[in-house]
Amino acid sequence: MKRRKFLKNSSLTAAGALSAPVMASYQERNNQPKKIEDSKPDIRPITVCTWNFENATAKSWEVLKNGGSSLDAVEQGVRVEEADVTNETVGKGGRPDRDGNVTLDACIMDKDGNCGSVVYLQNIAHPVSVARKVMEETPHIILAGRGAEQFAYEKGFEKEDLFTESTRKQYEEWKKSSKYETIINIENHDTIGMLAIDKNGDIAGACTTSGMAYKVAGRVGDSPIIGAGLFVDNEVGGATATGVGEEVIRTVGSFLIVELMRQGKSPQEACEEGVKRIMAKNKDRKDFQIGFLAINKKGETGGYCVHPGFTYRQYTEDGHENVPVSSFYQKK
Ligand code: SD4
Repeated sequence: MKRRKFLKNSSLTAAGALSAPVMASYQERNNQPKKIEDSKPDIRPITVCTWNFENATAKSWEVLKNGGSSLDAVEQGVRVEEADVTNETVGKGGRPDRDGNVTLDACIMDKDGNCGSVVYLQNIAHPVSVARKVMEETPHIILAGRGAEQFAYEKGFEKEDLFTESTRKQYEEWKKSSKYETIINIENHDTIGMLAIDKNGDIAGACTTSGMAYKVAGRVGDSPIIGAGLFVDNEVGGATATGVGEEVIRTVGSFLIVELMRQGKSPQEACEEGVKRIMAKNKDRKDFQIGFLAINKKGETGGYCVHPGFTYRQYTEDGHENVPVSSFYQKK
């Protein structure tokens, strides 16, 4: 019999309503003897996302549980964070660039390799849904800046002030020093990258962010770049990234991880190799975080990061949990 624990105390209405049990811990599962790969049934549906976004995975799970597609699940899931003004790295309430512009980046990719992306999008709270429109209703993949914003209005999205009282206050404070620096796990690391497999076994992914706080105006990170912040290949699996995007772009991180899985690595091994490639190019630099998350076609997941602190949230029929991830560097 599978061990099941039930959620005792959830502040979450969405997750609570679904009353999913909490899974056996990461440790417990890892201590179990390994079974022969092919004898294991595929895990589906399943949804995972970077960091501990319980509400976002609960929403995504709700879509999957009701028979929805992985594409709908990831879009609906990450929209939860885009709408959450307390997440100051995504959507409304995201922190601005150094000139005071709140600019959003997002992308989405489906089971057929179709993808859409928006970069440097202003005044629109749900960039992932604009990215989906780019994918489904234009012959293009990336729309940027004013063009992306204009396109969003044409598709019925509303103009919104993305600043909140909190981010405006923080920005005024920041201007006193005007110093751009990365602070591991603190600076901006609440970007959500989400991967899901639906009941048909089809994989989709989405990634959305306001990017690095107080970046140079015009800067775009890895999150909306297909292959860097997100990549999905329905035959193999998917991967997504969070952290200092410049480093992820340099290794085309998510594409690399999917290709490593294609060559036979597990999601865990592939994420570890992805981080090692980045660190091989950064022998003298340690002061940044990257977290990779991957899923393969069987629904197995893995994650790895540069510094301790990155976790990912996973939701399946067996319940949901925040999975701790091992890191390249250990705690001092
Ligand atoms: C970026 N990768 O713009 C994003 C930032 C991030 O959690 O992941 N923050 O570089």
